[in-house]
Amino acid sequence: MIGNRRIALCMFVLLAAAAESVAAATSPAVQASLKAGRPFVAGELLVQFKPGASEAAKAAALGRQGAQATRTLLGKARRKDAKGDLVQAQLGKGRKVDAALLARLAADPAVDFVEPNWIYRSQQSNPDDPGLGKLWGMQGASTSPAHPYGSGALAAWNADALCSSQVHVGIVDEGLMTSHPDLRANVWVNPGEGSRADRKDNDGNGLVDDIHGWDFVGNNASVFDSTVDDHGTHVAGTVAAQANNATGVFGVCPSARLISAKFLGSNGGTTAGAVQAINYLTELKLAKKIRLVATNNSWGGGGYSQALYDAIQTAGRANILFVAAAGNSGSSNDTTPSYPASYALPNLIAVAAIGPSGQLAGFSNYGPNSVHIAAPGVDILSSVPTSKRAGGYAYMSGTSMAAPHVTGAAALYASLNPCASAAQIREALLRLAVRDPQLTGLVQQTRRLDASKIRAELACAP
Ligand SMILES: [Ca+2]
Ligand SMILES: [Ca+2]
Ligand SMILES: [Ca+2]
Ligand SMILES: [Ca+2]
Repeated sequence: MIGNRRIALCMFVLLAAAAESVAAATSPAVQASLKAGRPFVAGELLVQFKPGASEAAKAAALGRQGAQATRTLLGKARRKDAKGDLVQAQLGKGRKVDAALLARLAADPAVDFVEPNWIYRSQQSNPDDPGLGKLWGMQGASTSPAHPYGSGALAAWNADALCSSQVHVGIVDEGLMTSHPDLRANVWVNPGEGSRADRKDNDGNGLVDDIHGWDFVGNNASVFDSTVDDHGTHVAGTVAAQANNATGVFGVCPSARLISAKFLGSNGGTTAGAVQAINYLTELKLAKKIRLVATNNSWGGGGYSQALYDAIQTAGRANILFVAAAGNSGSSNDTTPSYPASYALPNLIAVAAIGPSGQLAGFSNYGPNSVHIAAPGVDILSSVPTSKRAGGYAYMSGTSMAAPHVTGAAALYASLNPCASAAQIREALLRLAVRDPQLTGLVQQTRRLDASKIRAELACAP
C-alpha cells in the first residue's frame, strides 16, 4: 500500500482561452498575446471599424459573430487621425473570445482590426486575494509582505512574470474539488469529451467522460467525491489556485490548468493505481498535444516498483517532470530510499520541506545525494473542500505541501519558456534555487526553491 502521509492537519476555514487555429487577419502580436494566456475581459472586444463603414455594415459585422456594440470609445468625428469608430462590443451568451472569432471578425470588410479587451494591472501590485498575508510560502525576501524563506512566487507576479493558461499540470493524488471557487477556473476540461457528461467515450481513450481527469480508485469519472479529497485539493491550490480573484489564496502558477489523476482513496493507493494514473497523463499529453509539463506527486511509502519506475521514465520521455515529496519519516533517503522520490531518473525532483524559520521540518526526509531541493511545507494555507458542495481553506504541513510549490514553479518556468524541455525546467529550478547553509548535509547543494527569479530566458529553436 502506498499511503499519502501528512501530518499536523488543522482546519481553519477562512472564507468561504484556448487559441484555436489562427487566421492571418488577426495581428501576429495579438495572436502571440492570446497564446501566452494574457488576461482579457471574457466576452468583450474592441473593434476598430474602417472610416467608410456604414452603421448598417458595422452592426452586421458584429451581428454575424453574435456580438453587439456596447459603446463607442472613440467616434470618427472626434478623431485626429483618419480612422473610423473604435467600438467596445459584447459577445452573446455562450460565445467566447478566441483566435478564430477574432480572425472571422477581422476579415469583415467593415473592420480595420479587432482585439480582446486586455486586463492590465499596475506594476508591482500584489494580487487581491485576502489570504496573501498568511501565504508565507508564496512571499519572498523582497516582497511586501516579505518572508525570507518563502518561494518568492509573489515576486515573480510583481515583476509581471506571469503563468500561462496553456500550461498543464497533473495532480496525481486524491481527487480535487473541481467546483472549488479558487480552483474551478483552472480545472482542465478535456476538449475531446466536452464539458457535459454523455456516457460516451468521445475521445476514444477508453475512459467514459474523463472530463477533468480520471478516478483510478473508483474507476469512474468523478475526480471529486467528498471531503476525503482534501489532500489533493490542497496540493492543487498550492500549484494553481486562482490569483487576483479577491478570493482565498493563490498558487505559484495561478493560471495553470489542473488535470486530476486520482489514485489515492481513504485507504491510500496502490502501485497499480499510480502506474495507471501516470500513464493516463502521459497518454493525454501525447494524444492531445497539450502542454502538460509536470505531475505533482505528494505521496510515498511503498516499496521499489519497476513498473512505477518505468511509468515515470516514460513520462520523462514525453517531457513531463515528476515532482515528488521526499517523505515524512524524518529519515535520510540516501540510506533508506523512499519511493517514488528515490527513483534516480532525470525527470524526477525530490522535494524536502522547510518551515518558516528556513530550517528543515522535523518530519521531512532529507539526503544530500538524493533530495534535490527544499520548499515551504509547514503551515501551508491552501484550498480544501469543507463539504461536498462548499470550498474553504486549511493549513496543512508535510513534504506533500512542499512538492506543489516546486511543481508550480516548474509550470511558471514553462509558461515563460514555452520551448523548455523537462530537463531544462529541472535544470533551471535547481540553478535558480537559493543556497542556504541551514540545509547543509540535508539537501543537495543546500538548495531552497526560489521562484522570484523565474523569467523568460530560453529561445525556441527556429
Ligand atoms: Ca474519454
Ligand atoms: Ca463523453
Ligand atoms: Ca469518483
Ligand atoms: Ca484566489
